[in-house]
Amino acid sequence: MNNLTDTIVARATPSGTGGVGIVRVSGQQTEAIARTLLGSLPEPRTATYRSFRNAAGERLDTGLALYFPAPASFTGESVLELHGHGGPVVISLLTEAIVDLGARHAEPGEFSKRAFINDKLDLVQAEAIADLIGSGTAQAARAALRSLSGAFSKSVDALAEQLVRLRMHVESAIDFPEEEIDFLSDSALLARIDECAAAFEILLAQAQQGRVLRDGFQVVIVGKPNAGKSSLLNLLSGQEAAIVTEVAGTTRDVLREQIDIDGLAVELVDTAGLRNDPDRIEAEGIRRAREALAQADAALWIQDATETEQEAPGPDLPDGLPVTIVHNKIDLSGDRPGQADGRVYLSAQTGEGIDALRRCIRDTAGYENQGEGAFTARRRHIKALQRAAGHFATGRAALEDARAGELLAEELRLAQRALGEIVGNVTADDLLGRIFSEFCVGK
Ligand SMILES: Nc1nc2c(ncn2[C@@H]2O[C@H](COP(=O)(O)OP(=O)(O)OP(=O)(O)O)[C@@H](O)[C@H]2O)c(=O)[nH]1
Ligand SMILES: [Mg+2]
Repeated sequence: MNNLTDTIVARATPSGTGGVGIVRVSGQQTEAIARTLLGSLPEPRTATYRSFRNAAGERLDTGLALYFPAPASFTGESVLELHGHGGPVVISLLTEAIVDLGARHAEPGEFSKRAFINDKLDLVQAEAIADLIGSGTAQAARAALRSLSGAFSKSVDALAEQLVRLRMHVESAIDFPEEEIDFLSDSALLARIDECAAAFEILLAQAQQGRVLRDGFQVVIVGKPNAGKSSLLNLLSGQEAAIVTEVAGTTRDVLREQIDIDGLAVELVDTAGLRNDPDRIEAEGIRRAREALAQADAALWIQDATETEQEAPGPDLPDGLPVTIVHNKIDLSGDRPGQADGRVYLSAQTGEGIDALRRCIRDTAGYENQGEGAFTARRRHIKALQRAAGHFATGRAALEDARAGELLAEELRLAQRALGEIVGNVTADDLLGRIFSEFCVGK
């Protein structure tokens, strides 16, 4: 990323037309730019109606100016916000005028990156901004807001704090070798270790939930031709998204529909029926179905309940992918709707049994609507948490098996470091680059 001493500018509202368009400026030259653009510096944190003029004194627009002197701003630098009219041309004239006055166009996420560098946000909170903007369900948005308010960071910090206290205990034991064994068999120490282990478990479970909330859950519908896959997609999504006919081999493309199950964003993927003697187009469809399966979080294997010979889920399913067998067309077969022996019985035509399938998808995702308690998390966080938990477990074993206090101390140090990566206490530059480049410009 570019130099942090540059003054940056970007539109903060989406491109296209709108009632109001906001342009944001941040950096050392903000005051100077504001003086030229507005004639004088507006009162801090007070909406002031002004004309926006370029260096030549031409009026480009009128609107509200908001000035936040450093460090009391989103980025921690002096920030100017201009609320003008939301037309693409007006806004681009305004940003270009600001570039002429010495700013440069901001890169994606650069405002948030500066907020992070100036300690306005930790890394989890900065990521939560992007998650809030990109959230797919109301629950995901609420959870992202909780991460932004620091709920996740606080849990991580609390766990790190527990590790620090453990380390202090263990390291003081190491400093007094003649009493080391007593120190290390101390029941207070063992109780602390158990507490930490429990805290790791809870946080990991919460973070995994948070990951599903953020990224959603992808479910691929597969089975033999005519089993009713497309009918099921239509039923779950509440619209005639896929073509349904009595002809085997109707679906050839991969179709995707977003649905919301109690706040869990689920992407359903309908695929071509899998069979051995497809025509050429269908064969391509089957290839794509396999591709979709490789990306999936779970699969539904649809069977026609009226068929006497049931084929088991085929070799097309990747190892380790959770698969639910669904018996469809129970209106014809007479089976009872609902879940039994891990299978779901339903009718995509009458809708009987569909709630059992929704519950089943939710359970497979390990999703419970936690309401106010949830926060969003990312794969990156889970990996770091797992690494921390791994070090902790290794250290604990070293203590229990060999009374090896020094090994425990070292593993605790590594665990604490891994936790530090989550909130950004220790982070490699390339990681920062990767995280912030996924943001939208202007954030
Ligand atoms: N009676 C009954 N008919 C169903 C049910 N579900 C699907 N069908 C019928 O079964 C036929 C095939 O349905 P589709 O949804 O197109 O099946 P598909 O698995 O998508 O088939 P392909 O795309 O060809 O692989 C259609 O005639 C549907 O109306 C059901 O629950 N009950
Ligand atoms: Mg189909």
